[in-house]
Amino acid sequence: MSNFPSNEKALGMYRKMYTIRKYEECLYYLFLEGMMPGSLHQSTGEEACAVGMLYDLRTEDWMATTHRPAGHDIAKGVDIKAMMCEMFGSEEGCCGGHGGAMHTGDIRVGAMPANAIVGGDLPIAAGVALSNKMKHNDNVVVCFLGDGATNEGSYHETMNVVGLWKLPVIFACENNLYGANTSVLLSYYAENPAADRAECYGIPSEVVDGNDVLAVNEAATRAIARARAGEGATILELKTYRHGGHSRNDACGYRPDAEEDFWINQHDPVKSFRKVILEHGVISETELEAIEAEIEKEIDEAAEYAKTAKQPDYDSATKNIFWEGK
Ligand SMILES: Cc1ncc(C[n+]2csc(CCOP(=O)(O)OP(=O)(O)O)c2C)c(N)n1
Ligand SMILES: [Mg+2]
Repeated sequence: MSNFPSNEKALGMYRKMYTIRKYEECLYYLFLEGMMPGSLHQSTGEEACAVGMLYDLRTEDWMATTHRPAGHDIAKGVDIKAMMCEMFGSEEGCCGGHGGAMHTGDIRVGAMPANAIVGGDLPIAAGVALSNKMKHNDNVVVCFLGDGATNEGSYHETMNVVGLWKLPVIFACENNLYGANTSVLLSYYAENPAADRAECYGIPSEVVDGNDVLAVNEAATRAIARARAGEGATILELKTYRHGGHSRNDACGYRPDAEEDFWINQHDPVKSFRKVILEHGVISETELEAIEAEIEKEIDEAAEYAKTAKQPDYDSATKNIFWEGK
């Protein structure tokens, strides 16, 4: 068992994890009701990765992510109401309603608006880390990616320069066993596609139980300390599982029942951590239920608000877009 944090931290981490779980659940139903435009890639099941990695970051540290960003954004501190408004295309959304589900973020809290290109956030994260290094501050960048991204050219080009220049960035590879509907077994010779290939870039790596928030947080603490001390990058490969389909139109027929049962029913990160904090006497179950109810209320209110929040004017469609038109 990992070293147990203070009660305040344990409860703070659980609050974040539960918020992510309920936010995604709320969106799931709203999407089924046909309330929202676009598609949705949900992070349910991967809450421990987001919270364990980001809980101890400062506002001026950065987080970069791609097409499955909600958990990362919430963990970095993006406002729930602004995220919900973004889902409804409202101008009150965190990206003015122009981004949608795959582009949420808020630079004021160090959450780079997400990048829908698989592997697209990696070179940007390296660039931000280079900027921090050149400014001689000790800010770090946590960059999320999926197992699928580790076969992209941008991954290997980024790792090459990050290893060579010892840039202060921590890569958190959420290995959820699938890139869309393709199993990792069909995509990699390596058992651990991120960690096993890290050595050739001179970057230390760890394989971590991505459904254990304390294990993730401990690995993140080690990696963040290295980066702040000028010792360079770390690659953390977090073994996890998404509970739902790749996106909202994926019924997941390609996943074996026993595998789903193992990960979803027996290793649910939110339920497991709930059990752990109760066993450690962090809080009584009645008090915890009250906190959970408060979180559910906050999310329901955000969704109700977002449904009627102001839509952008048509004239704003080309705002913040660079083009060489007339
Ligand atoms: C460069 C690029 N290729 C393909 C896609 C389409 N696409 C979106 S997500 C995805 C799978 C990514 O898998 P992984 O990196 O493991 O992340 P996960 O979805 O499992 O979180 C694909 C192929 C894309 N967005 N960008
Ligand atoms: Mg994946």
